[in-house]
Amino acid sequence: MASLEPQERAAPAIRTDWTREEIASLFDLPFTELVFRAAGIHRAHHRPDEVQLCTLLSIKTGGCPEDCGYCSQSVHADSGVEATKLMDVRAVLQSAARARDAGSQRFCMGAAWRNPKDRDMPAIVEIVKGVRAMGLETCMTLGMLTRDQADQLAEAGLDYYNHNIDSSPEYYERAITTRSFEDRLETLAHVREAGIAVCSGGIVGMGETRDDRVGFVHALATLPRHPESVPVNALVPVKGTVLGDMLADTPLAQIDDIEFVRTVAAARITMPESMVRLSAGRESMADTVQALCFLAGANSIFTGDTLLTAPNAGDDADTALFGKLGLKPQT
Ligand code: SAM
Ligand code: DTB
Ligand code: SF4
Repeated sequence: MASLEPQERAAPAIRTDWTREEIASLFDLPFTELVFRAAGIHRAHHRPDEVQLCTLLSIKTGGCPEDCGYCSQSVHADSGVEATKLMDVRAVLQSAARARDAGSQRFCMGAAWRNPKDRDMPAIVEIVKGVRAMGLETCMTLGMLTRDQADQLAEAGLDYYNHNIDSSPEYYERAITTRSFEDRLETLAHVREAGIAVCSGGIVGMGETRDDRVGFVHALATLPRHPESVPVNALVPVKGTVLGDMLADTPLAQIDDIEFVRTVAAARITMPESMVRLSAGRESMADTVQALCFLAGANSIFTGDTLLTAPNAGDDADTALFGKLGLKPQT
């Protein structure tokens, strides 16, 4: 059987000087050519038969003061999601143990906060230490961080911090008004300076244009260093959120599957070494579309039945999918 080891061919240089025009030209390629190029870059940097498994847990759900138009957890949404307090450490560790036993490699914990309060930090630090001690990689997404908070998380041993730029700089303020794209970049800089690996991506299918998707990939690919993980979410339309309701009223605004795969491919080509995560939205995605995403360079997924509040594909469906496609969990 042909070897699937990466680095069989010379790996192209890592660039952070992509122009928007170059990325637009990638999106404009014939689909088969775009996917072919992305698959080549994927194989040069990663094992194409391996997919990283990550599990999400919402450690503090709902009641968020931010007005992100896609999110079920915003107080501005009428989604029926109940607000909870921060989970206690023991309950988080029980959930992490289940994820580890189900084969997950990374445990990603999300809190519906604009930013953590300093009084929340001791509990967060305890959670990071506990999950790490179980042999899982740790990731947190808690909203905006000060440099000092990022240092505290680094000190606790946090491996990754997720903070999405979500869309193009231009589209950002149409989806969210309570903070700016610049605020996001500032937290990402704090995370980098603290020495924590960066997970940053966004959402496709919010009613944005092709040019916004180009701008989204461009913003990530021109960061001073590429994020180690790039989650590409397909909007999960939630009733009672601005964007979920908008899509229900205008089904034509829904993202086209091929356009979604093009976005994954553009992320893979421009950020060759990053893990590109096929994130929210897999539950309603056909196996064939997911297969195209893996071919186009996606090499990470969220496992389990639930994302933060929305349903996920689930382990049985994923076992069947991996079986059909001959994929295996990353070792
Ligand atoms: N509050 C923190 C923040 O916004 O940074 C962390 C949690 S927030 C839910 C994490 C990410 O989930 C968002 O940046 C967004 O990309 C994604 N997300 C939220 N709701 C979504 C939805 N309905 N569909 C797809 N992705 C979603
Ligand atoms: C990311 O990019 N996707 C995850 C994680 N980072 C935190 C969250 C997806 C949330 C999907 C909607 C929900 O579960 O409420
Ligand atoms: Fe709050 Fe994050 Fe949801 Fe925005 S995406 S409303 S910041 S939980």
